[in-house]
Amino acid sequence: MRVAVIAVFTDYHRRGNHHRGGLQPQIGPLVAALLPEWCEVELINDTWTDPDWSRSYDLVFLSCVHADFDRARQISHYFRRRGARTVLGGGMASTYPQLCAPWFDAVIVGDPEDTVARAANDARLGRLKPLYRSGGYVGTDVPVPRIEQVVRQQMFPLSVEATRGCPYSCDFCALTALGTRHELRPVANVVRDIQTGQAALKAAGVASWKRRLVVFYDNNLAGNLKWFRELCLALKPLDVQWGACLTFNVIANRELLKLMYECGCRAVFVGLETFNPATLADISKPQNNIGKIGEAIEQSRDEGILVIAGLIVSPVHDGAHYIRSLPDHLARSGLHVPSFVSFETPIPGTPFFDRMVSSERPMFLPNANLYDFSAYTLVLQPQLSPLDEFLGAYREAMQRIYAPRRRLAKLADDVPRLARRGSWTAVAMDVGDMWMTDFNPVRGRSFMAGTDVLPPERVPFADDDFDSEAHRIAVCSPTPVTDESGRVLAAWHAHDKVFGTDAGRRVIALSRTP
Ligand code: B12
Ligand code: SF4
Repeated sequence: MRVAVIAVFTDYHRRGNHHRGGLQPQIGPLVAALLPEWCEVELINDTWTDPDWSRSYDLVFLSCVHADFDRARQISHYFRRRGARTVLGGGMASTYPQLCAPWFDAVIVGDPEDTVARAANDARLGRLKPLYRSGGYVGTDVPVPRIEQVVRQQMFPLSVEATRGCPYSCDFCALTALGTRHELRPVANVVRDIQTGQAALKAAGVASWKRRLVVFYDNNLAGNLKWFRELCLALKPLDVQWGACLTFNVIANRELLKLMYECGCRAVFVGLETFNPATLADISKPQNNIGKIGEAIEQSRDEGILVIAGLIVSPVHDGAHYIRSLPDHLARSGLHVPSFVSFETPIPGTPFFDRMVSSERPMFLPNANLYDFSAYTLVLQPQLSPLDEFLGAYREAMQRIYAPRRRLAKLADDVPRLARRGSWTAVAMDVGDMWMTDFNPVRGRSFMAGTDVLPPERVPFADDDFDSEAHRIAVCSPTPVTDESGRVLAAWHAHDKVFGTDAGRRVIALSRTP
C-alpha cells in the first residue's frame, strides 16, 4: 500500500515561500515509524517543498496547525480525486473533528501511537472508519522516529520528542485547548532514540558534527524538573550538544543552567511573551517573571546557553504606546532581538478564544478566516488604541527591532559572554539567527484580518477535480471564523477536550447577543 504522510504548511508571512528554518514538523517520521511494514511510506514536508502532484497514493495522512487547515483540506481533495483515502490528525482535528469530517475520509482525535496502525489496517481492508480516538498515551510505546527519510530536509536532522504536553495551562496555548497533560518517556528510551538516530545519520553520510546536535521538539522539556535533571545526566556521556523549548523558571535557576551546560545544552527557546504585567496576568503564565528577565538572560549567556525568545502583543491589554516601547524593553533586558513578535491570537478551542467569544464587548474583526489565525495577522479588535494606530505602532516597532544595528548590538552583547564560557556552538547559532532574521513584509500586508494579503499557496487542481462550480467554490473558498460584523460563527462555539481530567468533554463558548 502506497502511503504518504504530509505535514502541511502555509507561509504565515504570505510570501508563499517554503520555509527552511531550524524548526521543521516532526510528525512525519513518527507516523512512519508507527505504520505496519507492508506500507510503502513517503514523507512530505510541505514546509520544505510542495508535494509531488504527479504522484498517487492509496492512503494519505495529513497533519496541520489551524491556520493551514484550508490547504490541508485542498490537498486532501486533490489526492482523493486521484484515488487516495485521506486521514487528518493534529490539533484542529482533535478539537473540531466535526468541522474536519466532511473533507477527509477519517479524522484522528489525539495521539498517533495507538491510532495510526489501526487506521492503516482498516484502510487496507476497505473499512476505514470516519473517526478514531486515541485511548491515552503510553510513553514506552513511542517508537524510534524514522528520521532517516528527512535527513536532507532538516538543518538539525537529529530531532527527538521526549515528553508530550505541558504541565502549565497558558490560556492562549493550542495545547491547553486539547486539555492539560504532561507525559514523560523513560529517559532510557530517549537515549535509545538519540543513538539510533545517530546511527541512521551516519549511514546516510551526515557529517559527524551534525550527528552531535540534538533538537528536542518538546513543548516544554523541563516541565518536570526531577525528570529533566535525570535526562540531563543521561545526555552527558553521549557528548551531544542540544537545544530545547522550556519555561522561564529554568533560566531563572543558575544551578540548573550550570548542570544543563555541562550536559550539552547550548540554546533554549523561552516564551517570554511580554513586558506588560497586565498582559502576563491575562494569559495565565505565572512561571514568567518580568522583573527578572534581564537577570535570567544574563546568567544563561554567562553559563554558555543562548536564550532565544518570542514575544506576543496583546490586542486586549497592550496599546500603541507599549508596542512602541518594545525596542527599549528589549535592549534593557539584554534580549535585544526576539525570534518573533506575533499577535496574541485566540486559536479556536483555547480558553482565550472562548473568553473572546463570550465577551460583552465585540472583540473580533470582521471577515476573519481560519488562515488568519496564524499569529501574524490581527484577528481581534485592539481595545486600548485605534486599529490603525495599533498596527502602525507594530510596524514601526518591528522595523526598529529587526534593524541591522540592533542585530549587531545583540551579537556584541552575547558573543563575548558565550565565548568566555567556550560556547562556540551557541555563538554560531546566534550569528546564524541574526543573519537570517529580519522584518520585510510583502507588499500589501495590512496585518489585519479581512484586508490582509491572501495566502499565495496553490493546489494545482484540474477542471475535472470538481463536479460543479458550487463544488469548486466549496473546496477552494477559505474557512470563515467571523462574519461581516465580527461575530464568531456558531460552528466554532462547541469544541472537544481530549486530554486531562475533563477529557471527552465538549466545551461550549457562549456568543454575546447581537
Ligand atoms: C516545528 C514547529 C513549528 C514549525 C512547523 C509547524 C508545524 N506544522 O508543525 C514552524 C516554524 C513553521 C512553526 C511556526 C509557528 N508555530 Co509552531 N511549533 C512547532 C513545534 C515546536 C513542533 C511541532 C512538532 O513537530 N511536534 C512533534 C510532533 C510529533 O507532534 P505534533 O506536531 O505536536 O502533533 C501531535 C498531535 O497534534 C498529533 N498529530 C499531529 N498531526 C497528526 C497527524 C496524524 C495523522 C495523527 C494521527 C496525529 C497527529 O500527534 C502528535 C502527538 O500527540 C510545536 C511544539 C510541539 N512540541 O509540538 C509548535 C507549535 C505547533 N507551534 C505553535 C505556534 C503557536 C506557532 C506560531 C504561531 C509561533 C509564532 N508565533 O511564530 C508559528 C505559526 C504557525 C502557523 N502557521 O500558524 C503552537 C500551536 C499552533 C496551532 N495553531 O496549533 C505549538 C503547539 C507550540 C505551542 N505550544 O504553542 N512551528
Ligand atoms: S508553557 Fe508553553 S507549551 Fe506550556 S501551556 Fe504555556 S505556552 Fe503552552
